[in-house]
Amino acid sequence: MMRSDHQKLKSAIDDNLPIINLSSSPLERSEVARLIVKACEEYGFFKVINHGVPNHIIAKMEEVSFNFFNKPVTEKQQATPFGYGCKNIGFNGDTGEVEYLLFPTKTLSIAQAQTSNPISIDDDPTKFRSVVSSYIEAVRELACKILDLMAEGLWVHDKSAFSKLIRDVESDSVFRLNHYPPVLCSSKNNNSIYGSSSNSCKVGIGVHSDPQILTILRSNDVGGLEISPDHGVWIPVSPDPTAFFVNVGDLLQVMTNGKFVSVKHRVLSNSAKSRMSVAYFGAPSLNARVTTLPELVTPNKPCLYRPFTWAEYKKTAYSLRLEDSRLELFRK
Ligand code: GA4
Repeated sequence: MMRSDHQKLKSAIDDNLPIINLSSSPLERSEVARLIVKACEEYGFFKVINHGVPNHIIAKMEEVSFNFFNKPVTEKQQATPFGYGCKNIGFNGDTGEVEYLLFPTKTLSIAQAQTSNPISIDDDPTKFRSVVSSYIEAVRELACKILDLMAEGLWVHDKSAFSKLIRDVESDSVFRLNHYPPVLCSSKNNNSIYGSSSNSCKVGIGVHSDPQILTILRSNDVGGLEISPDHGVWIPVSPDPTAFFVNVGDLLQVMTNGKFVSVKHRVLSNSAKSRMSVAYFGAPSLNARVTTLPELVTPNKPCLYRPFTWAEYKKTAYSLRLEDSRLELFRK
């Protein structure tokens, strides 16, 4: 990263993060594509406004998410075929002040087909399924729109090189609802990262990058997300329920030969308010072969990563801890 220390400090204070306005006219399309590429190179992260996802879809999603987390724990644990988790993240001992519902986006169509399968997710399970399906469809479209603009901005020959991977019917994309309950900070807390005077001090989800291609995140008006585009620099992201936040995942870093950065991020819980967020993680099919795009390889910039399948990469991610740097294992 070429930014000076002074600039880094300024960003950390101002929350001076890139904002992409998707309502721009077709004439401005190439300029939007250029700004997206710049944001992905410098931060691996940007905020999207005028995103086109209808408000009623967002409002309903927020409502079903709120209703779900308000249920008694025993009921939440029975949320089949979805995966409810509380405090435990992954399978290797990571923990955080978070409860969540995590499921592959394909689960919804499977659940819809198998009507005999009991889904105890909402008093009206059909409502939950249809609200989540509409939301996923809308954010997938948003993700594809952004991925196509990225390809254009990178002058990649196949404009759907990225988006076709998550449009695949076999796409292994996942969907996650998060609830970070308010946690009072005490100096005895072992995962407290600040002193007890701060109003956000406990780790909701620890430092990690997302393994997939692209993440589309939305939260209520409670902050906590922080990004680290550069080692040792943490930028708190101001919450904005009217916007979506987009971050580059590991696979996009590989496909762009390291031009785009898979940004490290974390979420800190708030001592007074509940943070709720919803994330769509766009991924290819398990058997998709992930390779660096030829346009991003030059004699001066030889290919950094060896080809692999998403199944191989996902398995590696789940065999490691949240913070571990899995991309390094796939370097040539
Ligand atoms: C981070 C992004 C997504 O939330 C997630 C996470 C997954 C999990 O919580 O089960 C992982 C984490 C995430 C990265 C490394 C592995 C897998 C926990 C973990 C230790 C659903 C994903 O795909 O990867």
